[in-house]
Amino acid sequence: MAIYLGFDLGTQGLAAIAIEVDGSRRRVVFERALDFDAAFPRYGTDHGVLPREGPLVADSSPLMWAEALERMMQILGTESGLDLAQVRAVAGSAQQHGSVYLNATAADTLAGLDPAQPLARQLAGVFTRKVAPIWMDSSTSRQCRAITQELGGAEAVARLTGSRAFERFTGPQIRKFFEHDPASYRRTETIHLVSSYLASLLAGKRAPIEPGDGAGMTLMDIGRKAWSPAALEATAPELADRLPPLADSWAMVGELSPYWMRRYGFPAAAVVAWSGDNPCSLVGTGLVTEGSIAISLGTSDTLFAPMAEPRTDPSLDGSVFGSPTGGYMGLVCFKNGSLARERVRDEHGMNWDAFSRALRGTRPGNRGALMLPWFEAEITPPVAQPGVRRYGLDAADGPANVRAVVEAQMMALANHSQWMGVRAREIRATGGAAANRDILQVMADVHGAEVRPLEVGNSACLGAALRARHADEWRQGRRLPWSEVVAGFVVPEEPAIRPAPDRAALYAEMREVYATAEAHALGRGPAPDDALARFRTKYGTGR
Ligand code: ADP
Ligand code: XUL
Repeated sequence: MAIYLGFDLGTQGLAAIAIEVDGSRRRVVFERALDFDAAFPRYGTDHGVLPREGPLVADSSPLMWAEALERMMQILGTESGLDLAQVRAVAGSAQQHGSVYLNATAADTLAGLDPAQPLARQLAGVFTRKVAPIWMDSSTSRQCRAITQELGGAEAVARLTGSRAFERFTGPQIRKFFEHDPASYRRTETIHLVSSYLASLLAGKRAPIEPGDGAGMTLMDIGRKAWSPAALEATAPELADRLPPLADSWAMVGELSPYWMRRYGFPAAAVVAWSGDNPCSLVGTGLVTEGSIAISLGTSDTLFAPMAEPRTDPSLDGSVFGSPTGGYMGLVCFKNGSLARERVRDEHGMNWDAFSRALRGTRPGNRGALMLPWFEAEITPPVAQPGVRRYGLDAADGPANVRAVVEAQMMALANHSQWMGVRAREIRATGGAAANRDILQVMADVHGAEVRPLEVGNSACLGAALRARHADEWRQGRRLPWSEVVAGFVVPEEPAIRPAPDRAALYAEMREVYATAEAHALGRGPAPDDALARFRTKYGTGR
């Protein structure tokens, strides 16, 4: 019998899952989530984000993340009832792109943690930057332009790294830090991703960066899965010295440090490289062969699909990351995901039940009412200044706004993922909002595909636990096929949510109207009035 642990540090909280493999028997034996705002109020976060310095800035606290990790290790060690002696390996998933800046004392501090003291107290002196910029930050447009210019244009950056330079990506964030606070940059010995930072806390030493997550930095050569000297050069001086090495997704960082063994009774379990939440979710949704897709409705909404070779998005809105299964994955990411749905829900005094009733009580196509749901600056398509736009939509009509936000999100997901060239008949749905079958019905109808939520809803966390198992087998010389790794754990819920056949033509047309409205809002095309009028004539009246 063996137990594997997976962690998932998301935007809003930290989750953990333990899986047990005993011969052919496989089961999830522990699952727990901590919400940052509720569990660690002294940091003053709102949905996991520190008080914002401006609408484009988004930071979180690496110290709070450490405190959350320790709390979860304490729960695992003292309350979970797990037989800790059976824990063989630990891996993790983390929100992507965020960065943590450590000084020269960090290595000794991590190696010599005192088991009599809480972790966060001992880490107080190791940061050269108290905050970590996270993926919601879009304050680095200037740095993106400078890096892009130095690397020969946006297409060249995408060819080299898999994506154009995005504001949230780590390289532009590092450049901004260097420009604003060069002295602190110079004192920085190591710049971690959120993933490699947390792995370092578990192993008590500097952990490598894994190429799935490393691809989200504008620093990695996507074809070679190695740091690109040109990209490093274009970002900040002597950056190569400050980055951990890249290592395979199944690389061992080391063992759980003596701190965790003495303080909470863990064994010397293997610590496997952590990856990003989307790459881990690829494993946790069972997308281990090309031709399948998943949509995650988390804090961000993302759509991702495995790819054998890196093919970049000609429109440069999408990204290619490494996959923890060894190949690649395509991804589109939307900032106006769960928090936009929550905004509409709250503006109309609803709870999720009322939100669902609103979806059930309104007609597909919303009688031709449309929303561009840019409550926050958007990533896909790039929208620098927040601003919601409504077409034929009364801002006071709660149910119509609920349908409008969800239809808009689903149309944007469908339209902006065309470049991946995957016509999947089935979509695996994950993330917090995948618990809502009325939202998933709109997903099925807009995409014209069956939607399957999974029994284990947090696929990033499950994916991390499965990666721990895969890596543990690998180090013992057993190359388990990924289909075997996920079998028995990635189980779609029954019944699937089926698209209503009579909605296919409506949504095909509405998606075009939506694309027209979007292009117009971005200054790239004519006003959508004619397209909307034609759509309303056809679908706007009657039942
Ligand atoms: P993260 O991507 O940060 O890990 P989660 O995947 O945990 O986030 O998703 C959290 C979000 O899930 C919440 O912000 C909330 O809006 C959403 N959510 C939870 N339950 C429901 C529900 N029943 N209907 C719609 N959304 C929900
Ligand atoms: C992906 C992205 C988000 C974060 C937060 O590129 O920015 O999905 O990983 O979950």
